[in-house]
Amino acid sequence: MANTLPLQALIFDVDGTLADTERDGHRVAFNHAFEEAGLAWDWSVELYGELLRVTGGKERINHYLDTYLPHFTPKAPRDAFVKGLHEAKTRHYTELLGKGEIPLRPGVARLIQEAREAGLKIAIATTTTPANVEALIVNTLGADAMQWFAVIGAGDIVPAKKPAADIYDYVLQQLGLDASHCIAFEDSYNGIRSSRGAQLTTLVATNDYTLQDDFSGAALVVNHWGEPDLPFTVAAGDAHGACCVTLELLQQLRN
Ligand code: XBP
Ligand code: MG
Repeated sequence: MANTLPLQALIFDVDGTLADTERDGHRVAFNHAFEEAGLAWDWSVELYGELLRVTGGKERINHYLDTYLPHFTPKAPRDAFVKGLHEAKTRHYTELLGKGEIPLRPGVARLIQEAREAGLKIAIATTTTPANVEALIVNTLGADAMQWFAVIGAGDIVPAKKPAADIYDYVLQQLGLDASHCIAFEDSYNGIRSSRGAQLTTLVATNDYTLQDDFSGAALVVNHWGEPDLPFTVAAGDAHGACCVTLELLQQLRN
């Protein structure tokens, strides 16, 4: 059914959506934290693809222990042990982003700029830690860019992480908007389950880890968000002849 309500906000996932952070960012930071703690754990590129099925870094470490090291006994109580490891991981991850080694995906900066010029709100809905969001935004979009976002919903602010809809519900509530006025941007199965659970029209840009995910319910699935000189490839949906995601295309997808 056509949605004639005005588009008022764009809500972005972070990891995999704004930037390809998982393989060369989060994974590397986890391994640094393990090494620093004297643990001989190595999350390979392949293993990390399996571990990504669980969202949230602390939850991911717990999943790893339960699945791969069921007999491991940490020196501290389990929760404190995982929390400490995860804090170290966050430190390594934000340091890594500070080196400017992880760029935004094609089309992200352009789309955000277009949305701001049109007076749309922009917001974040992610399972990652707030410090990670800030590090990515500041190091890619600039020191002032945090203020561009009307709401940043991140990390443990809701107890149930994606694929639960809670983080999108939280962001919508903070924005004071109904889902029908907004569009979500995601990259993964867990992400789209969450955004669709909150009734949001959702566009997906795949990455190497999510290429085979089930994206049923997506309004459009592309390989990246596209630039005029770097057109996206459409995997599912009707891009109305566009080469990249623009506000005009978003409006066409809502009609
Ligand atoms: C992706 C995630 C996150 C990060 C790790 O989140 O699953 O858990 O991999 O972040 P999204 P933390 O795509 O929703 O941004 O270690 O800070 O939890
Ligand atoms: Mg993601």
